[in-house]
Amino acid sequence: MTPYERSKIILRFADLLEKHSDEIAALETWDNGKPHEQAAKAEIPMLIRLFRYYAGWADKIHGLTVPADGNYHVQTLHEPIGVAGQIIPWNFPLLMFAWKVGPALACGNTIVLKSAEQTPLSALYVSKLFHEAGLPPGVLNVISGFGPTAGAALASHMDVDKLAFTGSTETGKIVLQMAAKSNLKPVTLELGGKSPFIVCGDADIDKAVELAHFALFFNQGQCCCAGSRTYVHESIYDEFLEKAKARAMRRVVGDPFRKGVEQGPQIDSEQFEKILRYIRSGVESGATLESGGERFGSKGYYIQPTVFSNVQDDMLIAKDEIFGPVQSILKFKDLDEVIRRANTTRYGLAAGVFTQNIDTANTLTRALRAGTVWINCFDVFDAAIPFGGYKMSGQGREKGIYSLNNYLQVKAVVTSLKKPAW
Ligand code: TXE
Repeated sequence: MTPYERSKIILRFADLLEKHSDEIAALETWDNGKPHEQAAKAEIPMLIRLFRYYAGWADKIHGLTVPADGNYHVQTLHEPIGVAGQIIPWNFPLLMFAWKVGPALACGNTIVLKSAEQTPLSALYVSKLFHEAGLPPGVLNVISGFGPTAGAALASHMDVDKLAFTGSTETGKIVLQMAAKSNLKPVTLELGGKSPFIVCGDADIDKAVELAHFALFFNQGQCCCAGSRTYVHESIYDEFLEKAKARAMRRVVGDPFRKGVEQGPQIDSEQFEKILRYIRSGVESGATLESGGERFGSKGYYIQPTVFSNVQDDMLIAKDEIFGPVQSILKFKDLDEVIRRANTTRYGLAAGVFTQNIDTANTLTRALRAGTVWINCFDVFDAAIPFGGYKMSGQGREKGIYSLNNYLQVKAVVTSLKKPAW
């Protein structure tokens, strides 16, 4: 198929997503428990935007003419890598689908994608729309299944040419090993995080409180880049804490289909129990429980928005990815100290910086070991902005121009010339 044909199919698919956006948003909430307003107003528009973005790339993938020494004409061909295996998680089922499928199709690959066992519905529904848009049978294959069986089969398959994985760091290590032990397929990994959110003494406090709240509690706290270590300068710590606590107590928890609800249930009993265990560990290790701390209501996997103060770096709640609505607020004195503490983690996915001082912002931007630094904002996810992790948060980048390299082979073609080239 020509690149232009690919582009047209992806654009038609985006139009179909738009046409069916009500059903798709409802499916996403049904499957995942996320607030319907969030799915309908933020995630589905972003899903459509991502596919239009990648449709635009399909016919703009160029090789190079290479100025090599000697009597040769040298060029590079950028070819599809082949069959892409893709394993996605449950926290943003369709956005993760788009991050994986968009670049793979734009570059001309075929795909076998495994959705997460908790959220199989929306990927199946939209792949039907892809075929309606004209995608030939066999190009996009969506399978529902469990990790150690269906996921492992993909990671270790000899005919899968590339693997893209989003999930926990532990499982990321397993799939990387399986890829190495089978056919050495290249692997991109987008894994866990423990992102610092740094509020300097000169920050606009009210804005910082609201964004720190959003950075952590968005999507029930189930975000790989959640700002889960809120570092606040000692000069504004008390005021920030009071406001952060009040904001958490105002958070509206309940039926995700109800208008105005900000927080639905956690994805499943396993995550629910894990989060409650971390809350208990926070209390036992001496952090101060400012609000929440228990299940919300008596039915469903709802958890009260929880805020801890007096959190120390060596507590488990400050080190591990909780993946739930639990905010840890830590105090710092100076910039060098907060840089050192923010970087003392095995993760490096994202960071937030709140300051009005450009020198402070620049210093922190360069010093923080993270794949994204948001300054006076958080969770800005435009299709063109690359996303990925340093350290144990992953390998490679998704979205933006960088994501195309994951799905291309580069072939050097060297042709001997009869007459000198230069
Ligand atoms: O993740 P898994 P889980 C983190 C978060 C969460 C923890 C556990 O901290 O609490 O991971 O969640 C597939 N071979 N994140 O257990 O196991 C699985 O079927 C091949 C962060 O849900 O990593 C699913 O499709 N595949 C994260 C996907 O991997 C396997 C998002 C993710 O599941 C497999 C989700 C195997 N052996 C959880 N085992 C993020 N980075 O956003 C599982 N899978």
